[in-house]
Amino acid sequence: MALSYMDIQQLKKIARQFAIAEGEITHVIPVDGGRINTTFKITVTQKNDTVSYMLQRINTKVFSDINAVMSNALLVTEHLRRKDIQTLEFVPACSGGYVYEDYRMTKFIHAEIFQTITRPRDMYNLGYAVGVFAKGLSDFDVNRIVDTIPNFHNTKVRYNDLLMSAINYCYRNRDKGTIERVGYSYEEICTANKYHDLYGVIVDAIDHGDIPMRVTHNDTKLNNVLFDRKTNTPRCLIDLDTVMKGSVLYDIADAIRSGANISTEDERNVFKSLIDLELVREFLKGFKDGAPNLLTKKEIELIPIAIQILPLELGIRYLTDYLNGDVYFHIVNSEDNHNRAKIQFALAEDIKRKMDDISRIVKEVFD
Ligand code: GN1
Ligand code: MG
Repeated sequence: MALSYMDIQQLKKIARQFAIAEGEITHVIPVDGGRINTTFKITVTQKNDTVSYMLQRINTKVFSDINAVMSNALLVTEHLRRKDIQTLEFVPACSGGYVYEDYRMTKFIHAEIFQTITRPRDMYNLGYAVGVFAKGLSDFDVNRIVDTIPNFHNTKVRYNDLLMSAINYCYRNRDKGTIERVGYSYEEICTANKYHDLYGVIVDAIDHGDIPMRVTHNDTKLNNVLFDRKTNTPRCLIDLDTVMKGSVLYDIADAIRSGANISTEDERNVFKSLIDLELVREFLKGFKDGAPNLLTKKEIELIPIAIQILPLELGIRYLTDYLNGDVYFHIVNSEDNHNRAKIQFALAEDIKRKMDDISRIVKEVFD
């Protein structure tokens, strides 16, 4: 995204609404990465030093209650900091609170973000970071957390949303004599349907009290973790907007979905969307070391199914957005969400083929 002179002046003005260091704002740089919010790196230059911040515009179509989002994030970061677990530090707004219009700011952390994993050790480290986060919050009262996006990981609801979107798409286009996007998505809708028996497994286990409700991150994809530039060890989980009550299985499986896929979410070739079993093992070993004795027997038992569900769920969400006219995820090209759905479904199919191996790995790691 290129910024115009006017954009930069406007963003400098907004940055000044936060308690930033004294000095001149010398750099305003758009930061790529998220599919929902828009992020800028702001640098203040002082006499002999520079101080940087991340200024983020929260997507209010997705997060309608910014104050609830910030309340969750502040509670969780305070709790983690008390335990010396590195986490985001929010910068107060000059007018009080931590939000100005729909912007908020954090201190910049010098770190690396990976888009793909090339060394098994990095996957171990990712698992370790997700584990530390889960363990660090295991004594936090879940009732203090607000549900900012209800049913976020409710795969049953996500699947119903997809069907409704397909029906609505046909209805909206009834006079055109063509149902283009539904037609193009025929194969993917069939794949989503093929697995519909899986979608209730985790949701029902929570509802029946078979697995605990915990405070979870809910968006543990690889590029939401900062790694130390020198040591490549994880420094902290970022993107805390979806911190809510839920199952830790989502955090485990979402990280595996993104980190153990040998390619990326934006890959176009479905044959390259494959799960690397060695990376699955490394992640689980790291998680176990980061969160010793955290998981219950039932949670461990459900890990393989969760690993299968998460790419299906995200594929369903991308396809739903494609049928809704790309109103949720940022896109560049009109087929982006459709392609992303295909990639997630291809990953789910590969996971299905490797389910026996995945179950064996889970047993070996947790026994
Ligand atoms: C979104 O914001 P970002 O890019 O970290 C999405 C996740 C998806 C992810 C897929 C609030 O995460 O649920 O898994 O894209 N976040 C929200 O890349 O919907
Ligand atoms: Mg992100």
